[in-house]
Amino acid sequence: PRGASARVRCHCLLCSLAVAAFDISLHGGQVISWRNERGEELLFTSSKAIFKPPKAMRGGIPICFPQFGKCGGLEQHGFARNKIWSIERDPPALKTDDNDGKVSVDLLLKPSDDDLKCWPHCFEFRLKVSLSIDGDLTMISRIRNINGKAFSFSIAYHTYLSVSDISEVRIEGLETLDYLDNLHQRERFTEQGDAITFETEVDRIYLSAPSVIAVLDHEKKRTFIIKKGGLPDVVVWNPWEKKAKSMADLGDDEYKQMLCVDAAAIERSITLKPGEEWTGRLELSEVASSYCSDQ
Ligand code: TA6
Repeated sequence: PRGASARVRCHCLLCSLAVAAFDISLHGGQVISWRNERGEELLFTSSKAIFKPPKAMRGGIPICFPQFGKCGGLEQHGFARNKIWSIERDPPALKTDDNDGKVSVDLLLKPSDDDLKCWPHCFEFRLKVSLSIDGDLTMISRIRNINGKAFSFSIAYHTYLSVSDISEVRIEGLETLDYLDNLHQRERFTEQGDAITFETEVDRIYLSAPSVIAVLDHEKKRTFIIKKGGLPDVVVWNPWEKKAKSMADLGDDEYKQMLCVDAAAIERSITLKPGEEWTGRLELSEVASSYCSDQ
């Protein structure tokens, strides 16, 4: 698009448009910044984030694959967010003038020998990150089984949204759904509220969620619209005060300025037969919400 510019620097790819920008790191294929046309940062990054491979940086949008949570011999949330991804050369990695008016970058992750030791499945994980001229951020994951046998995985876009004050934030679109509560051994409950609000630690996996979720930030009169495809579940997480204090890479009071709302496929893992490919799509947009001012 007009005014688009892109350049590669150190570990990051900086794609910037006249009206918006995102930074993406090859470490973990992680979007580490998404800014609007006013230059405001829309994703949260902890002031104590440790951006030192192989650990994931606390913030942005880490990719949790091939599992969400901790089970079996894999590390918490799988290895994808702790690996160096490569830039796909063909087609050109950085298309500054897609026919759909987006700037995009194409990343690729393949398992290393070490990965295959703990997860013996050959896959190709292609991640396309795009920014539209309106500043909408899109992430499309395509995972192909290039194995000789079927495998299953769970996945999440672990999205740290930046909010002004968590106690002034509400999520709409998850009411009446069942959820698994990570604070109660993933016991199943049904959401009773007419919106999700926050007064304490929340760590839930909402099941079979609609394709559009709204996160309303009252103080900033801003609404995040989260659109998802191929990802039936939504993780909602805020550590609150006590858990935040126990986390070395999160400022004690920073739980007030963050909220994870992750488009995911967790309850029912995804199974790919040899040669099959799965696609999961996330689109984030920011809209001014006069609605909030009436609340
Ligand atoms: O549900 C989200 C969650 O699993 C929480 O339990 C918390 O552990 C969060 O992910 C962050 O995980 P991380 O490994 O990034 O510290």
